Amino acid sequence: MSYWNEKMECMGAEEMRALQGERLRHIVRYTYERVAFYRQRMDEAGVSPDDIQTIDDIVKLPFMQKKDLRDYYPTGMFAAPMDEIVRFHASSGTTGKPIVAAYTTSDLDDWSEGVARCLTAYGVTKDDVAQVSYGYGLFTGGLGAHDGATKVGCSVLPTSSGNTAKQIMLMKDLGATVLCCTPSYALYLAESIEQDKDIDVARDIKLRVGVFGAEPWTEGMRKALEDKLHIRAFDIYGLTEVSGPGVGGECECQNGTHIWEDLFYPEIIDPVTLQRVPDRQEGELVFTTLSKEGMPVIRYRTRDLTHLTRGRCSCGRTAVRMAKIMGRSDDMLIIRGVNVFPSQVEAVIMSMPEFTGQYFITLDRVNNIDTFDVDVELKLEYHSDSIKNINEIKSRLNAALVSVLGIKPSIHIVEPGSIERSMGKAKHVLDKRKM
Ligand code: DLL
Repeated sequence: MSYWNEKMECMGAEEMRALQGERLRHIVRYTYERVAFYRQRMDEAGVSPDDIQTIDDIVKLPFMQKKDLRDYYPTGMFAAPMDEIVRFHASSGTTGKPIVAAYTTSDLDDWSEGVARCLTAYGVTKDDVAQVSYGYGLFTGGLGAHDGATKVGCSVLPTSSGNTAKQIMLMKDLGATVLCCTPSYALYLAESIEQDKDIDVARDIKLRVGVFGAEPWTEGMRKALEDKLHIRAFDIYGLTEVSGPGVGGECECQNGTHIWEDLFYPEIIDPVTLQRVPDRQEGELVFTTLSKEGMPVIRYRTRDLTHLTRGRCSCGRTAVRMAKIMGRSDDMLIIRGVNVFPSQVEAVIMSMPEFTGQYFITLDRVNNIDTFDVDVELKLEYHSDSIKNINEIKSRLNAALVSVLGIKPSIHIVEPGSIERSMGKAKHVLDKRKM
């Protein structure tokens, strides 16, 4: 078994709690003294840095959310002076101001440490060639994966996203063994490789590990990517506000994402009562950065929905495990009063081999009733089937969706390649009710 940082990844629970307490004490005082926002919020809540002694005292601190970061755009949340800031990133908000994150040298070091721990847990070593097909730029995916893979000593191939034909040529010619990108772009790459008559995956493509994250993805998607690319596909999780990719990652047991809790302290709360919920119970994920200097966050509400499990994993790590994220509370669709996550639709489609795995949901309201349309691509070989057979596939999909979601969609079978592919985070929904 290899670890990047055995001490931190496998630390006993009490020792970890003591370390977290010590780091929390520091970060609370540090932010109170340097950032007006924290001082004001803590004063309003009647908490002083002296009240924070152990990690359990974290519940005394107020929560913060995306709006707070937006309100203090661009530099109001920075805790380090500008001459110590060595990097900015920004989150991909579609409306309004982006959220800017700032990093000191030590922050970049901790961030790449997190990614290096993930890569090592996936079995990646300095002998690997890591192709980074996450976008480079303000998005944290590209540079985050790049710095982590460099730290491990991999030969890094920084292709960024897009230009798929060239990506595949370089993947083949330089013998990439690790692919880092969103699962939806990995599916597109896999389809493009399948369509290239000159490439045989077993003979020409050396990939063995996939490092996939930045969007929710299902076990069905994992299986499809593993089968198509002849790899093991691992989840990597992270967010700009906390650092970027590598806040946590799966291990070879693939039974949860280990969160590097010496750096990023996770809590799960009920999003309505804001009370902590017990382990194994689903709620909203909240993070406190325990070592960040540039732009720390304290009790930041991510909106991501998941649950935590503690205890030593079969891999030997004790770092708390997070279940796969089903979606964000703000991605949840309410259709005719029923809660639906796009990932539930994906899970059903991925379970049927007749489909390519690409889908698109359109919602509208006609005569005050929600309409729910799902476009889904049928693989080419089934298009030659009789109408009767295609209708049979469609009604099986319909029945499976009704049983999982509890509501009936209108399904539209479309040709392979007709749904727009994504190079980064996939867009699976158009909600015309909001327009
Ligand atoms: O997506 C950072 C990242 C890059 C993670 C590359 C993994 C790989 P943001 O653009 O700020 O940062 O988006 C963060 O994406 O709150 C989740 O909703 C979602 N997300 C990230 N990783 C996963 C994952 C990057 N593994 C938001 N599974 C987060 C599900 C994920 N959702």
